[in-house]
Amino acid sequence: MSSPTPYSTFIQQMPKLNNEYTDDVFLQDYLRTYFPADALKEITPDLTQFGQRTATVFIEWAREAELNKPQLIQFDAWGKRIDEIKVSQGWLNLEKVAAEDGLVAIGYERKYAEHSRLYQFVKLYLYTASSAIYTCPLAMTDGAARLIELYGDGFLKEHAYKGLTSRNPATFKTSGQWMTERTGGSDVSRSMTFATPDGDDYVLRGHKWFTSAITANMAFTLASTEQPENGKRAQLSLFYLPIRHADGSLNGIEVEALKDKLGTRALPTAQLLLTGAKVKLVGEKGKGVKTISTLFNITRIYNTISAVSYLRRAYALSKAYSPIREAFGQTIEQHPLHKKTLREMEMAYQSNALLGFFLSRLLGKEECNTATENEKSLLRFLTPVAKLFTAKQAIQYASEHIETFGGLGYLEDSGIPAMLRDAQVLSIWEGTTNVLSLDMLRAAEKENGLAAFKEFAAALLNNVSAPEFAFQKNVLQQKTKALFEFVGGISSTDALVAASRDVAFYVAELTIALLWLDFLKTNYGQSNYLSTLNYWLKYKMNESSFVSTAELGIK
Ligand code: MFK
Repeated sequence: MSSPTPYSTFIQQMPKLNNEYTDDVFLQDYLRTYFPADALKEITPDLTQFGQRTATVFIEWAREAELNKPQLIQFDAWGKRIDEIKVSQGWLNLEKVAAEDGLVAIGYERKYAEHSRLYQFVKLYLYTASSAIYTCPLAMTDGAARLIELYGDGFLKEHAYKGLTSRNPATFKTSGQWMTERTGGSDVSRSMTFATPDGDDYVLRGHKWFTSAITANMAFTLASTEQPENGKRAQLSLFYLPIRHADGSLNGIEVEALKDKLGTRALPTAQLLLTGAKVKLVGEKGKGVKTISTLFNITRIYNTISAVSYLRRAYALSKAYSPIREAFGQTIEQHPLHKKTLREMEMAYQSNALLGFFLSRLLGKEECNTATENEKSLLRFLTPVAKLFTAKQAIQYASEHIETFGGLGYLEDSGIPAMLRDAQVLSIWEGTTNVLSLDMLRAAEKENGLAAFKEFAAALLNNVSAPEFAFQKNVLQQKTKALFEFVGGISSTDALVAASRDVAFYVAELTIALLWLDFLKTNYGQSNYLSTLNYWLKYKMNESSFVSTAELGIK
């Protein structure tokens, strides 16, 4: 007779992801609804192979990159200043596939005309949660390519654009976007970097406080050409800055330090001294902020898609774990309360995906000149709204996802906490929630954004005539009316500013509900989608969320 084991030998199995494309039925339904059928047939093998790799080998590379943080080597053994950045092999692999799989190129090849952006962003949605946020350099690279399309001269088109949009890892180039200085992150007009003429070009001297990713080939950066008059805001201009000379040495740059961040640990973010970098002016002098907005409006859409990628991954991993983990005599997937948690995570990823993919479609239309004036204003208005809303949702559900794993999710070596640390940056970089709420106001006031939104809502609702949607249509008409009545009733600029964040969240939720209704016209048979819309109508877009400052005791 064998003696009883004196201690438990139980080992918890690790959950495995399935192919992240074929497993995502919602994504496939979405593409069937909004992507041309012939083209979808053509791209399906690519999405299928990519979905398989994002669920397997990319995750291993991302983990390796996360564990082997970039290192700055400032001097060689002989005392020469070199400022080399060493990155992990995983990071390099993720860069290589980004080029080969056309993660930026697809948007510029435009093989599927205006639909190319949706195809590209679907790949980025699959990629980001497995990329150790290599998506960050891709976002800036993409924004830089668009900037050059709109403002670049022959030199930039030849020497920068081709590399940024290449599929060949040997010729692929990435770009940074350097705006943040010690004096200002949100308020870039406090810049202390100065540009002095040097022949046809300029030389930059100053300091950049946060610059991702310093391993890029080039950057677009802001500087003043004149000292601002006392008390006046600097008139910034935009410059193209090649980071290294042909011999590999830095172009008038010293890397002072790599930042020690809460998350995005594989991403080399540097603090830089500009000691005389040779640069070229891009766009009109003194119009730098307006010109670089082309770039950051694209990175804000990347931010949105990245948030949605995390939301999907949080759900997929939590779901994969639920038939494995047992508690109280059954697997946790059988517990009603856990089922409800998973369902909430599912609704969150799908609802946010509707918003993110809608922006991708509008962007594709704008770039292929098929967007109406109204659609252009709508894109401008919804970009900050989507960015701020999805970022907060990603943080919330990255946290929920840790909880679905219990104590295991809190262990660093499980790899699970990384998502929460990474997601936290989504509501900070590319504009904080408050700065983006103000940007929504800017778009509403200067670029017809609110009127465009009103027209979009009205047109979408007018296009819904089926009696089975009469209830949903009616609620949405009321919710839209409530928004415009609230905004119309605000009488002072201060009150409008104070209300802007609540309004932005309401607009995001309302847009999502409208998009669900549009999606349901083709997907009515799927009862889960309808219950998501009904849930959204009942529990979101709450007018009582418009909280005044007086109610909070703020004078
Ligand atoms: C995973 C995905 C990844 C993401 C990549 C991460 C990379 C991280 C590296 C970074 O770069 S992080 C730094 C990000 N920093 C920001 O996003 C800055 C946030 N602050 C703002 O967005 C402020 O609103 C802003 C700096 C734009 C305020 O600047 P100003 O100069 O005080 O703005 P002003 O005077 O209102 O606007 C100047 C012009 O720009 C105006 O046009 P006009 O000259 O024609 O009048 C504005 O209408 C225009 N403008 C401002 N924002 C715009 C815009 N135009 C279009 N779109 C916008 N969003």
